[in-house]
Amino acid sequence: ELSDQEWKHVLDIWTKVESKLPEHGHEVIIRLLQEHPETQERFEKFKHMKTADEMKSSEKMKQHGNTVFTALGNILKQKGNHAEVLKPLAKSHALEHKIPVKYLEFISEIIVKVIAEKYPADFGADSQAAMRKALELFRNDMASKYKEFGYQG
Ligand code: BLA
Repeated sequence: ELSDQEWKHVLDIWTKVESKLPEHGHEVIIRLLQEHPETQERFEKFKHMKTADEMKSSEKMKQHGNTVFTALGNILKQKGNHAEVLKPLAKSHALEHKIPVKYLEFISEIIVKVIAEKYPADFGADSQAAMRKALELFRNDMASKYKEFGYQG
């Protein structure tokens, strides 16, 4: 559970992220696929891409980054009361996309790194720790929903 102060850290930095939501989401997806090439295989629409340049110029990948960051923002704004928002996401990720919890860990770490690079003055140690906690809560709740859907994750 996060304290009110921790949620404030999370939502304050998210306000900054929202000023360039598709761009930051796009960068996170590129880094995920570059740093963990096995994740690229999960994307029918991206698995043919060979270079980071190709990914950078892809409008489709930018759209996916926007989708991911919009969904994540909606989850964070629930401040932990996210069961309703998480359910359809956990269902598609368990049964359709088959995304192991390990991949959720990969992207969480990259999200923290990218935000820290973009907003060093506004994302200090306390804010980073709070964001890590919020992402861990998201992953834990995804993992328990996965099990309800019969996916071990
Ligand atoms: C699709 N991922 C989606 C969608 C949303 C998210 C809202 C579209 C709707 C749906 O299919 O349910 C949301 N994706 C997220 C969030 C994160 C994220 C909130 O990455 C991270 C905080 N999904 C993952 C991870 C991978 C992933 C780590 O969480 C990859 C390793 C893959 N998401 C993935 C795939 C699709 C998807 C393959 C379908 C893409 C498509 O073909 O349109």
